[in-house]
Amino acid sequence: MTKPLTLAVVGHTNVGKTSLLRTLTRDVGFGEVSHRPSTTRHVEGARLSVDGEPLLELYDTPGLEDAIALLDYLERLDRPGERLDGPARVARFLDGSEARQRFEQEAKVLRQLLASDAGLYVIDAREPVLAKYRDELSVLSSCGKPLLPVLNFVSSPQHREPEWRDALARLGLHALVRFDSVAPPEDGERRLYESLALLLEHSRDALQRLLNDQEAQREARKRSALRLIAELLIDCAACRRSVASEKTVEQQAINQLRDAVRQREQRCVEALLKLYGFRSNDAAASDLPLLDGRWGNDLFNPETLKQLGVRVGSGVAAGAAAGAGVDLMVGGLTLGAAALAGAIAGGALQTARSYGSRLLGKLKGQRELTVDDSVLRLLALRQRQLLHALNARGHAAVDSIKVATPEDKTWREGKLPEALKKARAYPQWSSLNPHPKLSQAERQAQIEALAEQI
Ligand SMILES: Nc1nc2c(ncn2[C@@H]2O[C@H](COP(=O)(O)OP(=O)(O)OP(=O)(O)O)[C@@H](O)[C@H]2O)c(=O)[nH]1
Ligand SMILES: [Mg+2]
Repeated sequence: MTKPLTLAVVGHTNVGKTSLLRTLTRDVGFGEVSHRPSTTRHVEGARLSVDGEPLLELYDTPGLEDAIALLDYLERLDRPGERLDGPARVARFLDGSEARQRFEQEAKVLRQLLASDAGLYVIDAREPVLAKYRDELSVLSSCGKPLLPVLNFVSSPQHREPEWRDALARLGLHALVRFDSVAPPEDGERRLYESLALLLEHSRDALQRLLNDQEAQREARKRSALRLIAELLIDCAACRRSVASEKTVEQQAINQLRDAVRQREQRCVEALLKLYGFRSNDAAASDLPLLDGRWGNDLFNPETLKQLGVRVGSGVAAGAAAGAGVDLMVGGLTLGAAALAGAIAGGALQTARSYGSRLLGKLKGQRELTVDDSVLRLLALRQRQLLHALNARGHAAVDSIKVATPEDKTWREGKLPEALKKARAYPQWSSLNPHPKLSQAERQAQIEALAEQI
């Protein structure tokens, strides 16, 4: 087993070093991140492994605060007639008493950089290139290790990327990467590791393995996510509750089913957040469609459907579409003639079989509650948007997820996928129904098929 590549993440205080580590390790709990300077006080490491083999070690370091004074101090360490090179000067500094007193924090950074193969120099690209940053780079370069500048905050409109590129080139640093740790570019990690491979030729293989592994994980995550969404939709499409035709009983059933669907959506949201390594409160309150801190509160609000551009109106209800005697549409749910509505909507035979004739007899005088197509569309749209947001989110992000209205027309109109139509006829496919049979092969097959279409 070869030694893992070690990188020191260094830079001025408050530029997002700890944030970068969070994003690269996909660990929202790494270290402490704060808008206040001098948050990180000690060196802390994280390790990335592939198949149990550690390939990369990243070390977070305290922020540099007073590089001007330190550079001054370093330059005066040469004895008369002596002309030390950078690493020799840094070594003398680290042996001296000031490294334990006045420059204690700085010493931790330099020690870590000396012990590492290279440094990632994090930059707040919104800042002008001040003398203190140039001095910082001089001090860090004295360690004699390759430095790769990482431009953070590049999604901010006030970034000064050209200015920084120019200044870095003048200091002999021509390779650099843009990597906003809150909103990292899709190919950000690839670019970062590829640039490192140019600086560290002997680590090329390890970095490539790391990249391949991350790519495979990204694909696997995406597939699992689509399956989670497909399961939610099948659960809701197949949901079917019979209700005695009596006003108060009906109303109660309607409320219960709405709650059940909302909770089911919330479960999907939480599963997606977990899959992507975010916390369950990361998708908290924001503008529509996330209200009141809970994801699903407005699911049955006609306004939500309108805002997302989902078509509501006649013909959206499963029963109505099939021409069954639907006598009441209750905002997102359909209350239809029992058995009849269900049977016709989903194909009479299958439904009759799945209910069993004894049960069918019992259903006489009952009515049936199902989830409208428009709600299925809305669920699909929202989960797809959430997935989109999760794919683009860095693990350093602290704001709650904002989900924008999608531009495309998918799911808003047109025919619903076959899998959902089919699910209408199989109440046992829904975990929201009593006695579900969730491991049925046909259900799994439809979930796979639907996941392809999301
Ligand atoms: N918008 C945005 N905010 C960021 C980004 N990176 C970091 N931040 C924020 O900047 C602040 C500082 O981030 P930290 O990661 O604590 O910075 P640091 O360099 O580790 O700071 P010290 O440990 O104090 O030296 C926090 O409020 C972060 O949320 C970024 O790419 N974009
Ligand atoms: Mg920090």
